[in-house]
Amino acid sequence: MSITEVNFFDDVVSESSVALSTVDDDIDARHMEAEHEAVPPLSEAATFPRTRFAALREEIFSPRLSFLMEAHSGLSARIVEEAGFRGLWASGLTISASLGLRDSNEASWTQVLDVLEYMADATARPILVDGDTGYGNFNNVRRLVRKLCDRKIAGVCIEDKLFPKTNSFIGERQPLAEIDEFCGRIMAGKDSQSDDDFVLVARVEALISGHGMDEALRRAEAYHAAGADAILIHSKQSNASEILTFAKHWENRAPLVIVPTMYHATPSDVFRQAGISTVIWANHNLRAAISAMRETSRQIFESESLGEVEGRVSGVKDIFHLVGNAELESAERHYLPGKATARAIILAASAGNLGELTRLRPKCMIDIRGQSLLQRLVTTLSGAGIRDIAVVRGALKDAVTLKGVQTIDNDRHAETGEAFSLACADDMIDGETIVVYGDVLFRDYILEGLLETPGDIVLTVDASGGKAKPAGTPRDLVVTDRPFSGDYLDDLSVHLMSMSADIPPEAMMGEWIGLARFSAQGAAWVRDEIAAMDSDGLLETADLPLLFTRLAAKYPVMIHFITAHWLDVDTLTDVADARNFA
Ligand code: SPV
Ligand code: MG
Repeated sequence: MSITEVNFFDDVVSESSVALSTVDDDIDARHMEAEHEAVPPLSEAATFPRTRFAALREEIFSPRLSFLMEAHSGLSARIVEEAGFRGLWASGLTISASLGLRDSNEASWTQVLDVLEYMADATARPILVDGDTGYGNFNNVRRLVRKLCDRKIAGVCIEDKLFPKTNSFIGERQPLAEIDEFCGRIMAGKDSQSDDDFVLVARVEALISGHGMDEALRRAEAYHAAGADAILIHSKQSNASEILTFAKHWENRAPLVIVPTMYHATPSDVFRQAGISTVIWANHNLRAAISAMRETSRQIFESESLGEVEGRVSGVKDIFHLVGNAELESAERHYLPGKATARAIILAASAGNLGELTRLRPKCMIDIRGQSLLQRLVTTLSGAGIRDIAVVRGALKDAVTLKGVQTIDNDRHAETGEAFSLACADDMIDGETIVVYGDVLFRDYILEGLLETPGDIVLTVDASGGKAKPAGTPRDLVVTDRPFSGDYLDDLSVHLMSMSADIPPEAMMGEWIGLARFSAQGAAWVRDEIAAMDSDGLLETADLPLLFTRLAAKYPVMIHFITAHWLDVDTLTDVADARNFA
């Protein structure tokens, strides 16, 4: 089959994240994995579940130039995916070096397999593994390929040398395998794959070991005939001339893979024009890590302090992010007794004043790209494991319905305020509780952050003061005991002093975004305060800023600061923004 006959998919990079997915995503992924190990589709048109095997096959056979980026661990695999690469190269050199070993088969093949398992767990992207020589003869290749398929490693590259191998950039004229014997390894590998899409790349070392172009072409031809899916033509010249000559003579008989470590100055367009299928950036993550680690160790050693390096190294939170701590938090809320009891009350009693848009439905039901605001809010809440959700409705209440969400009516919405609406849901303010306005949108991480912020009453406040609104738009402005500090090391808690629409700009420390969390203790305080406001005759007209200001006078009301990624819908401009935001 010539590569020009193959019709593959659009060049659309999909978003994916194994480590950062939500519980639901994980459950879905597990379902799909059970039937057909799933990878997010490359394009929306490709709706069937694609396996990693199929994904690598597409990269190799697609007419566009593909790139595989080196990784040598679970963490580096995650970083490669995060950067946007559609496939990974599990390098023999860097996996062994990261274990402190030489690229001479000092790590056993099962030790390499263990590393691959971590990598495959950390990324949904397909991995092409450097299988060296196949770790022995045809029989070793058979077992290797079976085990790779078991672990969802999408392809292997084997090179026509002898076990134990030596890195191609060491020495001259390394001995090559006999062609027939190496073809036996290829056939054995292909006969052992348990997934039809598994890719076997045969690596030709003839140019590296000084056997010339004819020998390289002869070998490539033989390997292709033996069943190799693609040919890796390797070169250690400092320019691309010999691989370009090879490509010209090869005439696309099978996809060509290259490793331009030595001819690094060649622009990728040259490879593109030569019809190369795939470029492997073979070792640059490990090399980058070595430089960074060496410099960091040196500085800390010399200065006997962290002062110089802090700020230049990744934050600890970055580590948490990369390994998916947010998913664990969410899973804990889902699975751990006591953590799963958070409930949410959505306050959506007012109609809003958005002309035609709010004539028949209140603003929480406005369509934002195919879903109502309320639906989007509920999706965010359930993504964080919050399933017990009630919406307090009032104006145009019959339009406010959503499957799985209970409704509580404030039939006196016309003459009462937010605190009264909250009081209508008094029974729900019990145990860990989220209270949120029905007209806000915020990114998932904001809710995660709120749930993680310690405190019995915690309010999410935009320290930037929120976006500009037309004069007269009510804002929940706050005064806190300390201003927001963007300093990563600043972990001191911040408390609410007061909240109101009338705070002068010089005193204002931020805007409450309409999202709050109460612990069981906090919920009890809120219920008590609602009762106190009722006996003071204030409950009917009070807004939530008054409730929180009163609470802050008695108890610690903590602030969870954010600086962006939310909006509330008060105006038609906000609706347009929400449609872009969602
Ligand atoms: C590897 O990354 O281990 C390779 C590529 O085999 S190279 O080091 O260029 O031989
Ligand atoms: Mg190697």
